[in-house]
Amino acid sequence: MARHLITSAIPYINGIKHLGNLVGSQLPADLYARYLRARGNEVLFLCATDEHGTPAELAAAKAGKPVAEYCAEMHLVQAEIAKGFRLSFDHFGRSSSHQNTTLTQHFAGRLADAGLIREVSETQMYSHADGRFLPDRYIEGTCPNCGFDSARGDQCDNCTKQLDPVDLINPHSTISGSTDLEMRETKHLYLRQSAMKDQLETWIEGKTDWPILTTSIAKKWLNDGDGLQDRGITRDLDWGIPVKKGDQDWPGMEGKVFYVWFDAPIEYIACAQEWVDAGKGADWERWWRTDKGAADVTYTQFMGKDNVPFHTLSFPATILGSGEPWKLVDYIKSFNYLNYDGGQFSTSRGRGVFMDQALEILPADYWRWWLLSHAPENSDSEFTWENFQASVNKDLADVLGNFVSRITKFCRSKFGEVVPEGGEMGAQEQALIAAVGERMAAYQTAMDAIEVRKAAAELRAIWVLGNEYLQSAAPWTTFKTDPAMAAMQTRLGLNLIGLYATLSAPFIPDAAAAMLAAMNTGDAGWPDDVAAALTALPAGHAFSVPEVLFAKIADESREEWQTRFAGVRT
Ligand code: B3M
Ligand code: ZN
Repeated sequence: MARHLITSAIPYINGIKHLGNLVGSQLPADLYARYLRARGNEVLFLCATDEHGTPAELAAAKAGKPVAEYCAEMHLVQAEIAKGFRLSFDHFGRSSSHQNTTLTQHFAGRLADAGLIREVSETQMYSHADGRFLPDRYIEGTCPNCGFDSARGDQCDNCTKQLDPVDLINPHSTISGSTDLEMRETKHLYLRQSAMKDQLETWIEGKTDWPILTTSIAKKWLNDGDGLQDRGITRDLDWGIPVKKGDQDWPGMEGKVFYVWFDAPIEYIACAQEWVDAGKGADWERWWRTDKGAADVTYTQFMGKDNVPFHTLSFPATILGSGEPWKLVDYIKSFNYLNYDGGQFSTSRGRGVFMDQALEILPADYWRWWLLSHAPENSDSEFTWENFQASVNKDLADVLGNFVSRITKFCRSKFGEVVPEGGEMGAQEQALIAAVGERMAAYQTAMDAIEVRKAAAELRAIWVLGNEYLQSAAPWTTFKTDPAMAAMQTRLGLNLIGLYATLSAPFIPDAAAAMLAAMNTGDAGWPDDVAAALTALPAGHAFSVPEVLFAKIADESREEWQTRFAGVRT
């Protein structure tokens, strides 16, 4: 049995994610995890919340809560929504866990011992009234470029000019409003990525099978300006992992924390430890340490394109630089952006449909199907309500749902709710079996390659074959002259439902479960042989006609949602 480690980029804690975030990491990762499990692989699928850094502090302040309390609450909210979308994580961890604290400090210590960390003195805005250094976005003032009076220390939202806090006219702290600020010297740690450039380049050059989106971004950063830049890995903040060298204090680094992007990917490893500590697993090292069995693990990461530099360069630099036998990623699947109705999804501006809102209006499978079948793989893609309505109504209701409903209702009316007996398969049935077999092979090839849209198209084509068969076999007509033949045709149709449930479960797990429940059977496992799978339900087996699997979206609902989500979320 092959072993697969799968991680999704860990969503930031500062709010509920939108559908664009979902389709860029967690959802395709879930699709792949479900598929690999169904094919009999041993899978460890991990995700977590990314809880440190300034945005977490800001969001907590806005909510009027201590940041630790805010993160604990938001973690539960995100975990609940993930369940709602049927994301089948083996563990949903937290980057603020004690496991991650220890491991992050451990990595920093190893990197320091290897000479891969240097200390840099820089000047940064210090607020006397707040008693702290201020991150750029905690400082506001007048833009020197356009005169906008609440430009942030990193950027002016009015004219979009990138700024340094010292550029601002009349800067003040957004925490206290104080203007009593001064530029002060502070020390920070930098990871010497430049020293590892050749090693990283060789590693990336070897990944010839990676998506171009992934390698092109990595190579751009490798050759950025004079080459790969060193990265600051510490911040003057309260909320984060205290800077230590293993379990030792780090002189001069008192009161500082690691930069959120340093500890967030380390959480992929810590999450496996949390999984064990939560009593869900026995051994995390066989997934993460190549000296403890992880050498034969295949590790796949899923993420949006903006996260690629951290996963192709910074995190591998951390792992390789430690000199310890940690598992490196084998394949990085990255995604472009999903846009929303003529613009961008935006968390800060509340534009688009957010995960909680989506589940309030329709069950998970509707979203899962649309998002995955329109995944932004080769370019950005766009969510529009018209397109969503059309795909749900056609693919799910007309093609799959209608097939299931038609065959089960026909059987009930002519033979009762049992698989009917009699008749022999003929040329038409053999042709169907061969066609399903071919399509299934194409479906597997696409899934193995994590070509999500292609896999969705192949799956849909398999559903279409069932409809076409039913249409041309027309058991309602044959029944009049040859009831045994109609029985055979119906039996085959009922068996297709079982096969469809197995093949469709990675995309639409709830509908798949409903189909199996109606067929009064468990999942027969991934079929090796289509012919055998299509005779699995024997004559005499009782079933029931399921409730409508997918309701069509009416124009009125579509219009109502269009209006409801046109504005911004408050
Ligand atoms: N939290 C970025 C994001 O939410 C970030 C991913 C971390 S992966 C280690 O877009
Ligand atoms: Zn400006």
